[in-house]
Amino acid sequence: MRIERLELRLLRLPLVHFFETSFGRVHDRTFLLVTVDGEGETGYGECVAEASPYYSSETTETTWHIIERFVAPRVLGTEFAHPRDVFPALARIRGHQMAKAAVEMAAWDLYARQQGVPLSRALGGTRTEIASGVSIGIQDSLEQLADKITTELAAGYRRIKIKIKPGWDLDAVEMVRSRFGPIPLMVDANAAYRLSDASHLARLDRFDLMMIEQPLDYDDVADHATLQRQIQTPICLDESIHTVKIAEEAIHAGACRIINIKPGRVGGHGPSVRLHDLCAAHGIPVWHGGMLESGIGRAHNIHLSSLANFTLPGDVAASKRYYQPDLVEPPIEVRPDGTIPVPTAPGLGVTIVPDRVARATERVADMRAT
Ligand code: OSB
Ligand code: MG
Repeated sequence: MRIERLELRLLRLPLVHFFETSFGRVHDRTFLLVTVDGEGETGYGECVAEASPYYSSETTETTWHIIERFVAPRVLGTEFAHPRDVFPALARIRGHQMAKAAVEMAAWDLYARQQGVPLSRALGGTRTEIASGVSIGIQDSLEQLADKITTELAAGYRRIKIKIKPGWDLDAVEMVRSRFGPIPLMVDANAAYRLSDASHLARLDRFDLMMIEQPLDYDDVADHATLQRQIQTPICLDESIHTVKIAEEAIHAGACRIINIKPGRVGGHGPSVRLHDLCAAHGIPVWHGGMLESGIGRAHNIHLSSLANFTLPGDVAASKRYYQPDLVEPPIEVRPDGTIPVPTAPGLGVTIVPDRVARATERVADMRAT
């Protein structure tokens, strides 16, 4: 596989509903779209870095810089036997997993299209459909939260995740349990607590949550291991897992019982498959996280979620919760039983609508192999 051309676009799309986490509220989504061409086919990757460095240290501007100056020159014109070789070829660039992932994932799509197989097959996935859950942000009132949950349960979603932070935690969970009973429920703190909050977090134990996601610092392993010994609710790590090696350390330390896989956070599909396999070998179930992706990144997530150890419903939900219209046709939809079929056409298996991409574009760069 040889990539002849790489195009970078900075896009902005308005969100259907604002999304609020412990680090703030967003009303629209800025992200990069990477297009790679080679041997008559085209592959697409979506960069999940956000406008602000609050979830991770990367931003749309840092990813643009790193891809343009460092990733593209190492990928353009290079002969790769397989897309799993792309991430190792970028090892000299420290970190910047989201920048690397956007290009690496576009290379996987390109490869799958060249082979004429769905991306899920190229990745080693076996499921024909994935179980879908939703992530519900912090709302203005508990009433508004209850309304959202009612809507999502009616749509068929297989589990509800609510965002929590100090001041929006025990009361919110208490309300959900008393109004909705024993639904599959979890919480995501996005690093909003300290180890000194352990006794407060232990008060969540009586609500029988599936897990608490990333309660402590974005780069912490050791305190999570201490916290896990003090609470019964299983800890799931998101932000802390930047590499397969850190995941190994976290598993050995007992810092988590579940891992959320986001390919953007670990450098792409290749590292995600390795992380998935590591977790499977240690009996750690995984699920696929979400980063408010357009239909392009969402399709990548669906294909990756078809691997066997994605046994828990992920945050990969229907397009219409985020963007109307989405950048792809048909939009990604969830069936009444809460599943999403894995596309079967070659590569991502979704059709990108060029004039919707053009309308959302704020900047373009075009790079070619020399
Ligand atoms: O922590 O999983 C997270 C969105 C942006 C940044 C971080 C996270 C999220 C979500 C949204 O929870 C998941 C989604 O619906 O795409
Ligand atoms: Mg999270």
